[in-house]
Amino acid sequence: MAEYTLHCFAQSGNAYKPALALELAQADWTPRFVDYFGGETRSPAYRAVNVMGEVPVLEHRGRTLTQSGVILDYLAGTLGRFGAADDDERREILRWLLWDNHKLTSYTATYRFMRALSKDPDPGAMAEFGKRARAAWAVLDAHLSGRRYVVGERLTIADLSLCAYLFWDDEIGVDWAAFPAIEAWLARIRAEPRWKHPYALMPGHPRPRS
Ligand SMILES: N[C@@H](CCC(=O)N[C@@H](CS)C(=O)NCC(=O)O)C(=O)O
Repeated sequence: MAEYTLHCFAQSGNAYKPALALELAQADWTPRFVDYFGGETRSPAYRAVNVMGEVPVLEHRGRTLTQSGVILDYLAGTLGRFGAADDDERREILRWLLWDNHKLTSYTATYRFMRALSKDPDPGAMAEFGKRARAAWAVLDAHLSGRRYVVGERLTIADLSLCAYLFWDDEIGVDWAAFPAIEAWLARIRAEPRWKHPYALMPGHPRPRS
């Protein structure tokens, strides 16, 4: 049995965040496929694992952890990689994790879901989420201008959280050339040994035709 079990599915950028941390650190981990599109996260059995009904869930040494930011923080400790060097960095990482969850991932993921994964999106809602996502990309691009990574001079869990949905530029419908600092930063992460696209790292892609 693998040391870490990650409940995940290929289309989940939130699950990709810890999956990428585990993979880059060469951890002994195994995915446990969650049939999100088949309604599994709404089932009583899944709610018993995570009352929030969300992916990802990480199991490690008798602990069950949820929320990608919490899982990443935990993994920075157990893997001894991608964590803060001191208290100032710890707060800076936390600042970007909170911003990611509120402004970047939430709007980008919802926009991408409507655009690429839902059958009948509301055009007005989709336009609004697209507008908010683009505003978040502009903030991240401004921060990354003149920097190699989000916090400090190396890859941290802040980068792993923020980058997750942005590798789906095709599904989002964005050309990162319009956000050059994001484009260069994504290329830097993509160049990490063992980097894999979410669809290559987690089970469930392509989706079976319903
Ligand atoms: N803030 C959470 C968001 C998790 C989340 O929204 N996961 C999605 C998949 S990407 C999910 O499981 N949604 C199911 C639902 O909300 O019913 C995190 O970072 O882990």
